[in-house]
Amino acid sequence: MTQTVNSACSYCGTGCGIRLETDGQRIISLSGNEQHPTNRGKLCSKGRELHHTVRTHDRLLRPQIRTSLSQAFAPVDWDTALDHSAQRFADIIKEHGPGAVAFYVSGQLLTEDYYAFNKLMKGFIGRNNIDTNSRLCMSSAVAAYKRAFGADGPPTCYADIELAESFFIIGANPAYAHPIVFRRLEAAKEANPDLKIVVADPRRTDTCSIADLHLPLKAGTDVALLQAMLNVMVWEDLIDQSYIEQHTQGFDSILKNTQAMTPRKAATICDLKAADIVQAALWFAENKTLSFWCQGMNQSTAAVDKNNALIHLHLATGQVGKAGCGPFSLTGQANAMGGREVGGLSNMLAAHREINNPQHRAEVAQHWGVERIHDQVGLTATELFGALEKGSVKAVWIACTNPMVSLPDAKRTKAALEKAELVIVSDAYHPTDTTQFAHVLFPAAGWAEKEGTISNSERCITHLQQALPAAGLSRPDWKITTDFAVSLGQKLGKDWSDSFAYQKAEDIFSEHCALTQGKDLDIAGLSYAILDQHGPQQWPFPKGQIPNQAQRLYSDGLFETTDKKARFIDVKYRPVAEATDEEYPLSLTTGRIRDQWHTMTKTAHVPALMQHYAIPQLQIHPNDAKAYKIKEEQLVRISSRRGEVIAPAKISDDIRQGLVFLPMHWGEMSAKKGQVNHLTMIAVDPISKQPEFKHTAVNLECFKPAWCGMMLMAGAKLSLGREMIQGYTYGVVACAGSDHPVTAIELACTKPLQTKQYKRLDQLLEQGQSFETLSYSERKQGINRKAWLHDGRLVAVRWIGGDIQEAKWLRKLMLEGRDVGELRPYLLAPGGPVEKQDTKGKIICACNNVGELDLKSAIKNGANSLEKLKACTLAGTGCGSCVPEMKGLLKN
Ligand SMILES: Nc1nc2c(c(=O)[nH]1)N[C@H]1C(S)=C(S)[C@@H](COP(=O)(O)OP(=O)(O)OC[C@H]3O[C@@H](n4cnc5c(=O)[nH]c(N)nc54)[C@H](O)[C@@H]3O)O[C@H]1N2
Ligand SMILES: Nc1nc2c(c(=O)[nH]1)N[C@H]1C(S)=C(S)[C@@H](COP(=O)(O)OP(=O)(O)OC[C@H]3O[C@@H](n4cnc5c(=O)[nH]c(N)nc54)[C@H](O)[C@@H]3O)O[C@H]1N2
Ligand code: SF4
Ligand SMILES: [Mo]
Repeated sequence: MTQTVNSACSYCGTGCGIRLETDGQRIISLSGNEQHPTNRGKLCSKGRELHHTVRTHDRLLRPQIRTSLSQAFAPVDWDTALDHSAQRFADIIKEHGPGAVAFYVSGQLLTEDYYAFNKLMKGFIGRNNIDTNSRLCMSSAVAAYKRAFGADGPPTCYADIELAESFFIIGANPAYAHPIVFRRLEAAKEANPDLKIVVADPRRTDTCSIADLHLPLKAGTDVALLQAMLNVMVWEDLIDQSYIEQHTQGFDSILKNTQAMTPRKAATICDLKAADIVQAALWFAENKTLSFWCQGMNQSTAAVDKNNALIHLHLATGQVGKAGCGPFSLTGQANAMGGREVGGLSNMLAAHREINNPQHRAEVAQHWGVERIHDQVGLTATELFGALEKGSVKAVWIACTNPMVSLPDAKRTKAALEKAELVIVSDAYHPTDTTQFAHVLFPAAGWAEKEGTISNSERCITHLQQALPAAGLSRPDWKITTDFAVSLGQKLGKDWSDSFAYQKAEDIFSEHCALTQGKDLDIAGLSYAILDQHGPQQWPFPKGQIPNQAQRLYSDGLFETTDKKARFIDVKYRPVAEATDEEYPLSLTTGRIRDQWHTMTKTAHVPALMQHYAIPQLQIHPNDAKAYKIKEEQLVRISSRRGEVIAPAKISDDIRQGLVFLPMHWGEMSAKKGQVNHLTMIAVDPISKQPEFKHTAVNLECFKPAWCGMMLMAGAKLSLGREMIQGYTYGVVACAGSDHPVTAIELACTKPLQTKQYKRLDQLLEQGQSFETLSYSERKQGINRKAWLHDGRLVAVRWIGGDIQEAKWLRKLMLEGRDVGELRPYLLAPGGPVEKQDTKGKIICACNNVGELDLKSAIKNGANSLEKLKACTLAGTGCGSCVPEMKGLLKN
């Protein structure tokens, strides 16, 4: 019997609704939910493939424990795992006090999971040492909204997209990071070509494909740009004096610094044209403007000031709480907003309450039936790992985040985890870069295997119904947390069982809803039944609320401050934390690519998502490449004061000179030297404590290995590839393809290969089978190649020495699943028929497997419009994420 359930995408904060058809054991089909107000049936390339990430070979299926990191894990049952870890937690608490334990959680937890973790730490363990990866993500936006509005109340709705007259996108690349929001922006522009779009980003990203004006500002200089824009608005008398007088405070106090920032001065600081700054200001003030931002603003040591400087533009023009305008912070993770609602950060309490506020503490304590909430704010993410390294925190429970890859300064993270007496990790997969540092592994039920709620960028709450039974012995995070809580209570001689006696996720949801009553985010009127009957609902949703009324906040001009007025904050431009100098002359910025999600524990399993970008590449301006004598695809060593990364160069004038870009996604498990956070530093915003991931001073040099190699295997063999890259200086794994997936492993080393290593490689490639083989070697050139064939098709290749670019056509051959036929004699020889074979080029459309060369030849043959190009190649007819790149090709 098949059943259809409603779910939502577990990736980005767009919050798309998904429908799953299941037979109770498997997901039979996945599609966008036509009824969901966010996406109306659309999904991006990642969301469409989500069902392929559920039952993978590396799912963590049972609890495991070990007493030291050098031991192997031993599988145990749940009772043993919970008893063991609760006992160790309790021992540490008894000996060193509750401040010696901490939780590090995630904006990908469901609201119910998040609530349970917070209640246990802040209410029962009795300290506030719980922080979340949202510290690395949304904490600056939260701090700025609170400074401006008195509460973390994002005012806008998606419905404003279709009502706006202008978009101002700054420090965000929604074409990659929020694709379905971007589809709506594209559609709005198409429906109204007069709509003005400005994009401020040091790189010309795919988001610029819809821009009327791109401001390629110098990284970190946003405050100067935004101040100058406000200055222009004041000068041109485009501000709304009566709104400022009635609804805001502090405007006069910022005038001096604002007026000192002339467009010309900002043009120098930002390295922009003054006229472009003026133009951006005029479009902003003269139209109903919706502004979007994300990590280009948030991940900075000036982040909160950047955020407030942007909100100023809306307050000064009266563009808050009205249709079609307002400051719209895009949230990162699927439940980043939900985490804010339950007070997931170490300085917050449930339902937008503050730890610093005695009344708020009392309210929460009463709701939880505890005496008091501790009055000291807890450690933030980077402080927490610092405390682990110092030894003042001795035990940490990490849930639903992969800090070995995602925290800045990876060497420090490693030292912290190695020093810790107890590391518990709850994850759905194992091994990950972080589970390798755990003493206890809790298997978490994954997406589709549990029920709960998430809140998206526009405060809209979606109920995810359970589609599948949990894999193996895995359990929902809330269940693990509450069982652990009861056990910990016992070990501490307390009975916490009534406080954590939830039978189902909704029991927690109801308790959370009740705690919001009377607050700005009041959802006391919500229940799963309402969400199931009426679909997703925005907050606030107080008792008696009529469903499906899109809600803008602050429409009455009344804010959450004591005098109900919004605030202008006197901000000043400050340069980035680590200045570039002779030793480290370039600035590195980091971020996302379209088809990968974070640390790739999920997306690396989906070959279709490895086609757009298969490996981490260094984006670099042609002039910088020339100065360092770097050629396209050549390996480059990128070094900072803390570590190094090796990656091939991707030369492009889409990036500013002096700036280089690396993607954040690869950890050591899939790219031996590709983990970007070995370079980054712990420099944080003074208010939000969010790290500056968007700037690091770096140096470059060409990496000249003794040899380079490419190993190919038919099939998606991620774990085999991961095994293979260990032991080499440079190694990266990618499983790409759709019908005939291929795993490609690039290797390079500064030392020549030993016979033993050849043998090992061949063993891994052959996997115990006996196939027909071909070999080719030229000792003097260091060339030593072998191919394995079955039924005329390539099943594996070891390509060592010479130009590895030439091996790429073999990869294409395998991806196409072709018989090698008459190409047999050329397979391994240098200078094989490279160009002739590459008929696709780089894959642009992941849905329909259409390459750059396919598109170029179609354009040459007369497909001179987007519609024609779509019709004859089918590119862009799936999720549409590749449309910006198609437009780029048409333009050229
Ligand atoms: N495909 C994909 N989508 C995702 C994610 C993912 O992993 N993969 N993750 C999700 C999460 S958690 C988040 S937080 C969001 C992040 O979403 P975004 O913030 O949109 O993505 P990023 O690539 O981190 O950074 C955006 C842009 O900031 C620019 N930038 C860098 N420095 C500056 C600066 O000083 N000023 C300005 N104005 N711009 C600057 C960069 O060039 C980059 O293009 O994406 C979400 N969506
Ligand atoms: N250099 C650089 N670093 C960055 C950023 C950047 O732009 N540049 N961006 C930062 C930002 S904005 C973010 S949000 C972070 C993201 O960084 P992380 O949170 O570390 O990234 P994820 O890969 O999403 O980690 C989620 C983990 O939870 C596991 N998991 C999946 N589902 C479940 C589940 O249901 N339960 C449990 N318990 N576990 C599950 C996954 O397997 C994975 O190990 O990275 C930050 N780091
Ligand atoms: S835009 Fe893509 S990744 Fe984001 S929620 Fe929608 S389908 Fe998921
Ligand atoms: Mo994020």
